[in-house]
Amino acid sequence: MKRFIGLLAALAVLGGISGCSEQSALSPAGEDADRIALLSWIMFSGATLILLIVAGALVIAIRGPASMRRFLAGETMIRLGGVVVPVLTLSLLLGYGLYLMRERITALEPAVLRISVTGEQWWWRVGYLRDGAAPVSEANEIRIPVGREIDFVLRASDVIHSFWVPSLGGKLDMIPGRTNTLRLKAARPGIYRGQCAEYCGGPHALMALEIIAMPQAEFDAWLAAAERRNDPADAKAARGQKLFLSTGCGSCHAIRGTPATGVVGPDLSRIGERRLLAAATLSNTAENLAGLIRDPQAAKAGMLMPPFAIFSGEDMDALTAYLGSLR
Ligand code: HEC
Ligand SMILES: [Cu+2]
Repeated sequence: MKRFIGLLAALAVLGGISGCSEQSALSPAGEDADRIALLSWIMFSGATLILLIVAGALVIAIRGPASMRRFLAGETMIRLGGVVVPVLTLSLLLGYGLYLMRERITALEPAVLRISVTGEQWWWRVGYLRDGAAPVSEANEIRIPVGREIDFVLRASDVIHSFWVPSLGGKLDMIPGRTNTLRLKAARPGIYRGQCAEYCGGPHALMALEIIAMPQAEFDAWLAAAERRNDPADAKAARGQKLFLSTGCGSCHAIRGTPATGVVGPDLSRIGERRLLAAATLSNTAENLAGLIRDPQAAKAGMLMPPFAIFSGEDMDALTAYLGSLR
């Protein structure tokens, strides 16, 4: 009994956690997620009803009067409960599931925006695709206009990953050599957390992302600002930039408008405005930034960045001031 109560308490705590966070299929904020949540609740209620009926039948079979027990053990009951009811229930559920997904099956009109997302061990490469211009590179944090159809063009560069933002819709695998497209729409402005949903090696659990849904005008202004030159504003930031460019960061990271054009790691052109670091696992503070650069393994065990213990305190200050200023 004690164990049972312990289990119930653990489930209640888990339920509480998943219900409150912004990463939950039970707090939908998009049409796809609405449908998934509805189907989940229908299946949950149906399964609960069936469980209660079966448990009731079990009690009667053990304790009930002889006539009822005979009826339960009869062939009619077995045909009905063992064949007819399951076939009916599952057929209805399948039909309803296909009906719910009907818009997914028929072709949709072109999306207003296409964003490529590539799964990397263990972060997300992001590109805002534009007609007749190179994509705008980003990483780990995706901004979208609220209420618009957006196609996420999903790829993987190393192993299989899976793109999943539960509040916006279902998950879709990212498979090396293939391109999968997932259409999502955020119904309300907000920050929706996502998570890689296919085990992809060591820090797989530390491969998260955030989608920030904002009004269209705000989004347009933000995307247009990507073209702006991001020169160091003061002497400290200038020194930080010099350090960034002279210590080899640019062989793996790109910052628009500088000679740093590396593509091995995340694009850092706007790292200063991101809410989180290292694939949404650390809050974006100067302290965390310094820790990540000095000792990446302590910040996120397994991450594919070498340690840089070469900077003095003053140098690190300048470097983090520069990175923090990139917006
Ligand atoms: C050998 C390639 C390589 C070099 C050199 C390198 N990095 Fe990285 N860096 C990475 C990779 C890969 C990641 C992403 C790891 C992850 O999140 O799993 C990363 C992540 C980061 C992040 C977090 C980015 C984000 O989107 O949250 C910052 C900041 C960063 N590096 C700064 C630097 C700085 C500063 C230097 C130079 C002192 C540097 N890196 C040198 C490969 C490199
Ligand atoms: Cu993964």
